[in-house]
Amino acid sequence: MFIIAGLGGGSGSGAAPIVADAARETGALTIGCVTIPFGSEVVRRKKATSSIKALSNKCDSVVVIDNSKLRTSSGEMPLKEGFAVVNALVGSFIKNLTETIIHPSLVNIVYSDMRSIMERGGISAIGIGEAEGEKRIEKAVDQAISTPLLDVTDLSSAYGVLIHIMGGEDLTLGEVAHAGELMLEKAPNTGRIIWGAKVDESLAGQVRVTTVLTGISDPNKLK
Ligand SMILES: Nc1nc2c(ncn2[C@@H]2O[C@H](COP(=O)(O)OP(=O)(O)OP(=O)(O)O)[C@@H](O)[C@H]2O)c(=O)[nH]1
Ligand SMILES: [Mg+2]
Repeated sequence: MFIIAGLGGGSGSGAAPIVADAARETGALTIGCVTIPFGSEVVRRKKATSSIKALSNKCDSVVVIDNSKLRTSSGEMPLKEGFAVVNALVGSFIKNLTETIIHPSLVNIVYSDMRSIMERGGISAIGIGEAEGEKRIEKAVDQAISTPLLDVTDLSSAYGVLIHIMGGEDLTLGEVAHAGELMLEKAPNTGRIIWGAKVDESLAGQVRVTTVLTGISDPNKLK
């Protein structure tokens, strides 16, 4: 069960933990995907932080996207377009992940593996990278773990890592395996790395890497 909300207001911040509680009671793997408002919106930010604390007690993993980071990654983009970038990111993350589990893919993700990474994974971060040409896998992995939407400086303490690789018909199994090896180098202390890959004809020549790092911060330390 994915629970998606823009935190900081009344409805989403209040309802998300309650929905999560109900979902978890059914035994479903419960994953929150939430945004937190700009740092300058102090009151909203506080509301969002307390909602994340409540959510992290109710969800298995909470993927947090900081809107303040959006400003640096999307530059001068109007707010509405900036939101659209995050909406697309969250949408494609969920779609790709579920499709790689449900439909035959180049490399499938087994649900139980995903569960072992996301179950009680705590606060998680998501990153996305795209590249083409020479060393495209290296570039895309680097970008995915240094993208500004992912505010993590120390990957060594990550609890689990999930990588999803997408590319055109030219995507090779060797490249997919290489992405996994690179991730293992970057997050050496996690014993839990899983990856999946999917071919998307529209991506000829390009690769897109999405990463989820779970257990990257303590909810009580959020500001
Ligand atoms: N990514 C993304 N974030 C959004 C979008 N709309 C709103 N937000 C963010 O979500 C926060 C909360 O939105 P609100 O409309 O205030 O929240 P609400 O949950 O509807 O609560 P109330 O309107 O107070 O009932 C905003 O401050 C924005 O940071 C969107 O379309 N995409
Ligand atoms: Mg609203």
